[in-house]
Amino acid sequence: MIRKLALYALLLIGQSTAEAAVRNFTLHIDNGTLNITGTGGTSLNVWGYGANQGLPTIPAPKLVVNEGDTVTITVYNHRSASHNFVIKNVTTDVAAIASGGSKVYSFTAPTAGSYLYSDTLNNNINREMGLYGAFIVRPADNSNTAWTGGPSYNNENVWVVSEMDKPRWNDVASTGGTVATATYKPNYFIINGQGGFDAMMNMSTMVMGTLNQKSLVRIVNTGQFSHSLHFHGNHFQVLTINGVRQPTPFEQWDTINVPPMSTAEVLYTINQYGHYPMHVHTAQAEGANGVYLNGAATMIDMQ
Ligand SMILES: [Cu+2]
Repeated sequence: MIRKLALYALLLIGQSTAEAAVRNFTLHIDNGTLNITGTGGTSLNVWGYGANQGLPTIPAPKLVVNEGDTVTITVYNHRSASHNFVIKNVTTDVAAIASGGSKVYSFTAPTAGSYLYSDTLNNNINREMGLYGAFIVRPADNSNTAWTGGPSYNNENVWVVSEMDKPRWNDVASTGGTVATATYKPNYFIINGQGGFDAMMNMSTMVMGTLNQKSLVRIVNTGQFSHSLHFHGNHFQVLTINGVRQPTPFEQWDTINVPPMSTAEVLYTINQYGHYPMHVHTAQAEGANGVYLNGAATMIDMQ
């Protein structure tokens, strides 16, 4: 028993002084489909990164590491065109991965925060088609704080917000046509790859907690439109915008505008019982092909 306790104590010490870990990820670029269910929904032809060959996901897998980790990401391109893989403000290699080829990206995980990755080639078409995801860096000690010594939280959400123009971009690009990129009129607006009718019931997207619990909401806009996210129920604190920590005392907000290819981290406290929506404030972006609230929307629930 004493030996067991001693071993346990050693394990605890080991955890608190954790050495940086080695994190290996593999991503596969493939053609796929994204189904938006419910009224107004559709099946979209997409291109995405997936954890498994032939199974791209929209958004791409959430990659989570700790600050200081040694990260290696291997990306295989199974599509017939060139693609790349860039973590904004983290990796610098923007060279193409040829069709049938692969590439290895190695780096040390930067300051704790929320980052986004995407394919930056092809005049935004590759990104619009679904090649994007979130890269999350937790503090070195893996604590529930926004950064080392930063604000603490109980629960965490990652929202990858984006949009797709099915008739003018997805239908054209997926059949080998030339997208007229000067015109972008997206008709599907998604949060973590879902329309609101799914996202309002998806417990990994919803902000949930008990009274006075705090949620760190990591917002990543990989679309081409700015998205203004309006939280009902309570105001929130803006912790970071594009990784820049906001001055204290924090201002109180109920809406945050997140421009394309940018990030924001907000801290939301569950302060009352109820079920409250979170939706984007541009009317068009609240729908799936015009059907209200099957766009970028989810729920805030006190449990
Ligand atoms: Cu509102």
